[in-house]
Amino acid sequence: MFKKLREVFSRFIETASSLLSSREKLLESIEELKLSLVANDVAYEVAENIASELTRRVEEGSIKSREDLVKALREILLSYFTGLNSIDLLSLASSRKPLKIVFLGVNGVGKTTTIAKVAVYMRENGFKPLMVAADTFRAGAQEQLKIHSERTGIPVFTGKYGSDPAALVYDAIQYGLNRGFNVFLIDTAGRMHVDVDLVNELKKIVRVAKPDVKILVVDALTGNDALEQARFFNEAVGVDCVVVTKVDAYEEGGVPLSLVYILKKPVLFIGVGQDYKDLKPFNPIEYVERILTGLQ
Ligand SMILES: Nc1nc2c(ncn2[C@@H]2O[C@H](COP(=O)(O)OP(=O)(O)OP(=O)(O)O)[C@@H](O)[C@H]2O)c(=O)[nH]1
Ligand SMILES: [Mg+2]
Repeated sequence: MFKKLREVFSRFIETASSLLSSREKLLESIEELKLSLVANDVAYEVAENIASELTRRVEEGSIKSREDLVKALREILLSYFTGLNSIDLLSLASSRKPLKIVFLGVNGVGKTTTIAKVAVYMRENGFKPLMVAADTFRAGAQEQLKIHSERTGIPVFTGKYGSDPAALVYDAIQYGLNRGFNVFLIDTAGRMHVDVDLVNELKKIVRVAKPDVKILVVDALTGNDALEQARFFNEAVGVDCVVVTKVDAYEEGGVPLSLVYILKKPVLFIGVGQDYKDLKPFNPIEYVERILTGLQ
């Protein structure tokens, strides 16, 4: 997990701390850091910001030791995660009654699996979730959620292929409210993001569902593409927070950092495997320590 980014920072810290007496060489190593960051899914604008913040501190004369360097990096990285609107599904579910969540994302990123994981998480915390299969477009989408329903014992509301997904969502909410469900987890179609029809469909679902939270699901392994998807969905319907999946197989490491920098929205969970328990709350401090010092 995030191994390559950790190596980039550790190489930089080694090199730069041996060059502290030469400002010119130190600045060169910061430029090199920038390029290595970009090669590991750190968006160019983020890498540039890290480099310019470091350069500013070098020029101010505030970096005199290896410790100063690590401290500066820690401050810079953490600053991207502070001041974001934090989201806690459990407290939202307690206060909203019901909590409605729409999941967004392109094909194959892990939306449906994530919904099942979140459903299990909500049930473990005493809530009564209903999964809503509002992907009436892709063959097999309804069945996939049904399989998760059979495995987890968490009910699913399905409909007919080709039917209007917004109408299905409306029916699902009426059905669920009458039966005491208090968390609605709405799966949506994951067509490619250039599709205008999909945007209109998602807008309609959002109008009907009036979700409390819109969660974007992205696959870490898609790197910079995940950032493009984030921009796209945020412009199309707005995104409140992100789940980054397949982090268990993800070595580069820059996706969570870049997403947060670009969207100014938090990463809520990371997916770390295919089991229902493989969903971890994302902790920015742990992430920064892991990529910076290899701790945890
Ligand atoms: N290793 C790993 N695999 C995951 C994770 N999340 C999902 N997957 C796998 O990714 C594949 C696709 O997951 P789905 O949940 O079907 O993805 P989707 O976004 O619903 O896909 P579509 O409905 O086709 O758009 C499945 O094989 C999942 O088991 C994760 O965190 N780690
Ligand atoms: Mg799906």
